[in-house]
Amino acid sequence: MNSFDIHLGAEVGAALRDRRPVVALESTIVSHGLPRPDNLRVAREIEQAVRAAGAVPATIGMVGGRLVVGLDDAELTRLATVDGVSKLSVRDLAVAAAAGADGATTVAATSAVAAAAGIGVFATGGLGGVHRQAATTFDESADLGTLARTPIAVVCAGIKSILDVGATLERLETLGVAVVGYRTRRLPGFYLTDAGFDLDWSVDSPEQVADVLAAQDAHGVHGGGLIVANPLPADEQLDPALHDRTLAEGLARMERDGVTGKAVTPYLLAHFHAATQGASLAVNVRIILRNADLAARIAVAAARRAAA
Ligand code: PSU
Ligand code: MN
Repeated sequence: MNSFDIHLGAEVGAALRDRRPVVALESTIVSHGLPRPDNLRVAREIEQAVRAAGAVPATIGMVGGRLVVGLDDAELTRLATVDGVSKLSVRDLAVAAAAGADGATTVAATSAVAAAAGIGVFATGGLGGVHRQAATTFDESADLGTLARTPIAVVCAGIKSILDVGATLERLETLGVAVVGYRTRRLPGFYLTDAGFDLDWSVDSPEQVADVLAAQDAHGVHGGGLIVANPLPADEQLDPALHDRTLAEGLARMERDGVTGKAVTPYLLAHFHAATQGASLAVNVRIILRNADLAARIAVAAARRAAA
């Protein structure tokens, strides 16, 4: 064992040993996706939602160069409140570990680390993807390429509406990432219930998702991820007119401010939270809590299936 190993929190380590249900959670949402001081409270609520549905939460992040699966409360507090926490994608993990850095893991990095630790289900808010200016910037989230080769179920509210959703769906097809709607054949768009695209497949229960994961395992043909797209009910979404106005304004400001690369997503989410006076924040929190609940129920169903 060396100091660069993945460190399992005590509760998560015990749960994995006993094959009890575990749900991975990301930390970029906490450090870069949600404003302070709400972010720490929400991070704890997400873990609570996982517990309430019968699974053990494993929030993943890097503390002082140590890659932790199942951050304890002091570590979670540090990533939520300290300045200078890096946003870590998969490619950054080893560099940041060697540098002894504090870092928050994205969907890509969280998926890769969770799968390496033996966790099969992960809850987040909205998936990353192809950015709207990608034709000129080539900006496509590493979430996509990572999910092409990482066996994990990602429960999310579809693809973030700040992105080019149609292009992202096409890339997911090219990369061979499976997408199923949860009780819907329409792709959700994060803040919005319906992003305007049809899906080929839907599932109706956590048990059905567990069946898909078991089939993936048994066939051994497809080594990639499964996106479970869980829409907000229409009466809980962000008002679509407010959404469209806020997004147009955010994209214009981003161009004016010259924001590029990994700063784009945090910039646009922060713009939404400020410009909607917290309305988008409330929606974002609802999304994550609902996904945490569904992911936990999937993990419970998968553990039952494996034990049967
Ligand atoms: N979903 C949210 N809030 C977030 C993110 C997702 O509700 O902040 C984060 C995830 O960590 C995702 C990242 O991986 O945004 C995408 O960033 P980029 O576009 O730079 O890959
Ligand atoms: Mn990017």
